[in-house]
Amino acid sequence: MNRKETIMAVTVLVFALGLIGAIFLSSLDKPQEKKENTENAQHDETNSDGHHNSDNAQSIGEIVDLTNESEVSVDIKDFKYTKPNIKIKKGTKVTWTNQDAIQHNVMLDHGDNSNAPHNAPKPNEVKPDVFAGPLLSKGESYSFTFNGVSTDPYHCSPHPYMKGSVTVVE
Ligand SMILES: [Cu+2]
Repeated sequence: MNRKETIMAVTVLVFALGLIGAIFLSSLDKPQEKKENTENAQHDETNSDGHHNSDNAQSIGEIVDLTNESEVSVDIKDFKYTKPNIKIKKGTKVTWTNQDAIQHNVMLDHGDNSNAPHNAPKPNEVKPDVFAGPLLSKGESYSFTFNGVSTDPYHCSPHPYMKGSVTVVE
């Protein structure tokens, strides 16, 4: 073999090894793919089986029925409302208490800029008939009494991705 032939032979050999390697790897991949597919299928079954989730229920999330309670408390902890979606009877007082070191509030959603951080009402701007609370430091609370039948989606002014809702029924 001259030098050229040797290089050619080595090239062919390397190519062949690469091909065998690729086939070997793809055969290894196949069982994994099958496993994933099975898992997906199982997920699909679970979804189609049980929960009759309407679009509305999915977007709001699970609603905790508190229509038997005359007063309701919701903690704010780890940038979340601990009971984000509640159902209450008309006339129920709901109290939010902040457990985080950082300030949070609760405020009815309001069309424009509802996804941008914005100012919370100052304590002297808070009105008893408007669902918009001031910034709460750790341990502070804000209460609002829901006197109308409605569904009130709310959020935190500095962190609008913190979301909750109050559904008020007769
Ligand atoms: Cu917040």
